Amino acid sequence: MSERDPVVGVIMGSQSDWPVMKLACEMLETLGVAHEARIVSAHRTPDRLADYAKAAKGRGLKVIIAGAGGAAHLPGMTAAMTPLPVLGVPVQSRALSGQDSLLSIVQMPKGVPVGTLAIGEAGAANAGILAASIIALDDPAVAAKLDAFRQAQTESVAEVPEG
Ligand code: RP5
Repeated sequence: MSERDPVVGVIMGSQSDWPVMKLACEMLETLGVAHEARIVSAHRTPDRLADYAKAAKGRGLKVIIAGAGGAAHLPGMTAAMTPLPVLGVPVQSRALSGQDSLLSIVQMPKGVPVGTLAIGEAGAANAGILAASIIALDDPAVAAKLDAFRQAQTESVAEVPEG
């Protein structure tokens, strides 16, 4: 599922982002969305970033999820170089707990949007769900899995608290 004809690209600035960003991949797997995961650093591998972003649409990708921490320029620079929707995940940083990541990603200039999610694991998982909901617009199989996921989630919530 994950690497065959991917329609969602999950990119991250560092190997150290993977424990968080793998939650996006796990959600895409659950929802039946073909995806790929790559380390692409805006600062350490700028040419890799340019190559990836410029080729993404032509390779068949439909959505990019980009996660980064600290001076988190990866989502914004990706959005600058592709017309595809880019979902940004602020990874929790050691120094500033991800506040720096969030502000770096969310404060894009008018005209170059990045759909910014919450800091950390919730943001990564929600980016996977949001990407799947975009893919589901044209993919009935993904739409059915998304409906089932939402229904199961709703049914899992008890009405009366225990303990
Ligand atoms: C960012 O710097 C990465 O996205 C990561 O969140 C952060 C720290 O990277 P490492 O120093 O752990 O490689 O570019």
